[in-house]
Amino acid sequence: MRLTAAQALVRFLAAQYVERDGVEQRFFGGCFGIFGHGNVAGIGEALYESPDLLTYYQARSEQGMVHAAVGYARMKNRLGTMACTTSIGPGATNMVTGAALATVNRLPVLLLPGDVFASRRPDPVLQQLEVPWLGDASVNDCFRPVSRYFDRIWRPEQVVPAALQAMRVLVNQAETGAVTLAFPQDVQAEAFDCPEGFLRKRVWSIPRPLPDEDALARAAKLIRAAKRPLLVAGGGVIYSEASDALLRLCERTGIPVGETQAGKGSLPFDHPSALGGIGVTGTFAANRSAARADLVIGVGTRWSDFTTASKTAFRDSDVRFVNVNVGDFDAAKHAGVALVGDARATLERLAELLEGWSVGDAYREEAARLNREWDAEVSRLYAIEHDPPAQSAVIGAVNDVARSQDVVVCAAGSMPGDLHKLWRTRDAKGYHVEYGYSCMGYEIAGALGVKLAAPGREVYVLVGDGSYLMLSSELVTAVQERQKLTVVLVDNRGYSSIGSLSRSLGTDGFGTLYRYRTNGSLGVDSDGSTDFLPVDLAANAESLGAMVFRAKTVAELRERLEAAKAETGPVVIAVEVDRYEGVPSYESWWDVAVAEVSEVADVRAARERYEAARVDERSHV
Ligand SMILES: Cc1ncc(C[n+]2csc(CCOP(=O)(O)OP(=O)(O)O)c2C)c(N)n1
Ligand SMILES: [Mg+2]
Repeated sequence: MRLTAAQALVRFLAAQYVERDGVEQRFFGGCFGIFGHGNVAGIGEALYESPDLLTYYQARSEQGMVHAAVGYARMKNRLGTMACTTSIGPGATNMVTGAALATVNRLPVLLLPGDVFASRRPDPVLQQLEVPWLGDASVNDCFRPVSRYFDRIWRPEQVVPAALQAMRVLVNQAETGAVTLAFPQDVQAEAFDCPEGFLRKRVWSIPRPLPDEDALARAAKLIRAAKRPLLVAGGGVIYSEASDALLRLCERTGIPVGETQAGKGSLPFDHPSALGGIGVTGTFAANRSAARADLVIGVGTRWSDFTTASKTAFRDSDVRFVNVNVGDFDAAKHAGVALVGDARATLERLAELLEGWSVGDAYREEAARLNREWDAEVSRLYAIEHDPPAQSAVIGAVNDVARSQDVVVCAAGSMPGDLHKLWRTRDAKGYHVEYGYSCMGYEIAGALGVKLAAPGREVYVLVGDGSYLMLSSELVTAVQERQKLTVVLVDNRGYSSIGSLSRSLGTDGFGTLYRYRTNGSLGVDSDGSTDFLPVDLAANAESLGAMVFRAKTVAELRERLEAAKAETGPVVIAVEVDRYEGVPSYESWWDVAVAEVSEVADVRAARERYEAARVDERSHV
């Protein structure tokens, strides 16, 4: 069949399905795009010619559309995603940040940046990077280190092997991430004889591999010998739909559970084995248990510094690790017993191997008591009365209004840490904080993808003023697509998270406020100036077509959240919060390197504290 390379690719993508546990679904929910000369006549033509193949979504920022595809993929537990098509040059490189985010979070997205003419006839085409000593380079080479698979389609028939390799990686639970097929604009439009078989419906089975039996036996032996085992649930628990298996294992064995950002929601917040978030942004319940654990079972976690409190969380001198992970790279970390396998299948097998064994009653009761004590702390922070409101009270108001199946979305600033501590999760898909890349600007765009993947759930976006300013343009896409998002715009006039980090490290919030420059300086926190910039983000949101409410108090916020329920398009509720009324950190530490020499006394003092704290960093080798 005579097709252009772009037409063949679009038909192929529309015919891809995945199946897990006997449930089959389409892999591509559609295609986001922004057209330019690099894709309008190739992929653009293919989408236009056959609009029923892939729903086309017109995005506003290429970075934003990759975030939306990531939000979709995460909500689908990696069993679906979107394709993203761009022009060449800036349109293409605008996706690099999104690609890195997808790869860091191990979430599948298919990126189709346009590329310069393969024929080189018009060289240099508009936006072409010319590298005098490297004839085959283009800006798209930036995608190589941030992609799990990269290819450039130099000839139309090459679309066949490239697309098959792309799918192999996208559906591979251990390897998945951004897949980039750079597509020269002339090749997109060139015709070739496409084999029929390439276009036929193809179902990719997603297996649930089990680890090696010897490794399982070693792990079971370690667990049976442990007095204070702790399980750390990461994103892999959620993606593998293992929360029921986890619950059964915990109830039988009494092993308590701390959750990473991606793993939060693995257990309902009020389960007696649930210790909540662990690590830098963790609860005292999880961090106290971590400090004394003699065996740590990581499930589907990549052990980021936030989870390990920069390797200070696990303080028992003989602590050992067991790592359940579908990828051997993560399973091998911390010199752990590597259980390379699917989280659900492995937890079920471990439960069999641990038949008849359980932790001691006192240890089980300790976890239940910590769970209750922590929840009392959450209630205290939700109830803080303050003018302007405290961020914790804003979280409490949103949590109260949200139903158990609704989703909270966030990514950067002070909010993700506060949510990790305070959000009461009741559903495994109810908590969606992107903290692998913690990318400002993910929030609204990512939430659009979440909503497209789960239309029956209300999606609450908690976004800081800084993140909003960086990337809010997909609000327009949400308006266009009539997608309901409830965006709570939490305004503290600057970068409060980095401001407090800066103050703790001796640099007084320098460069983190929205202030006029006065006397050549941007000001610091302690100068007390209230000379803020006249930025009105609510008015901005209104101008983009969103329904906008303003709330001055927590009571008003609750009213607006209720009112927002009746809306059908995106709603933005702007609320000003106190920049300094933060949620404390609970028995944890984060390694941020402080200047070794400085003219500033506060920095020298911070360096001393830093050196003292660093002594506790372990290597776990
Ligand atoms: C794209 C990007 N740039 C920079 C950072 C570093 N950073 C982390 S939080 C933050 C400030 C966020 O400000 P805002 O959204 O207002 O949240 P707040 O800290 O005030 O809660 C910055 C600059 C980042 N995470 N992402
Ligand atoms: Mg802010």
